[in-house]
Amino acid sequence: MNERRVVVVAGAVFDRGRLLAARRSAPEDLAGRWELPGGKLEPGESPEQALVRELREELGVETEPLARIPGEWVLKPGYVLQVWTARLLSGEPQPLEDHDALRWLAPHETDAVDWLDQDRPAVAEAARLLRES
Ligand code: DCM
Repeated sequence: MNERRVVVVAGAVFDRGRLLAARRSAPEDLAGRWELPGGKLEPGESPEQALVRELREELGVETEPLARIPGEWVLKPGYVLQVWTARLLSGEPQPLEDHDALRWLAPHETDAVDWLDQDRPAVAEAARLLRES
């Protein structure tokens, strides 16, 4: 068992039938690509707590995690990405940290941005959920 891996949690944030996409401003190799916003779990946090904290810090919004999107994606050795759907409770997302643009994507627009490769499977599932809702 290797428990030293780092878990990164990201949110497929839904509001009014749209999915939130965030454009990274750093690091250089990821800048300009779009992601589901989130970040690393801190010691003692549940994934859901980490997600709520990261979305508050990065976007200035309050969210409620809904369900895990099945699967886990390797970001780099020792780092895995887990994704939850979440709904916006309050606030209008702002690119406060790590991002320089945000977009709310309608179901027919979910392929319109250049997603990070590692986010694509979760985005595809989030888009499917969005179209069904
Ligand atoms: N990351 C990713 N996809 C996401 C969120 C984060 O690939 N939806 C990656 C980018 C970084 C690492 O996870 O390598 C940590 O993210 P951050 O820098 O936002 O804490």
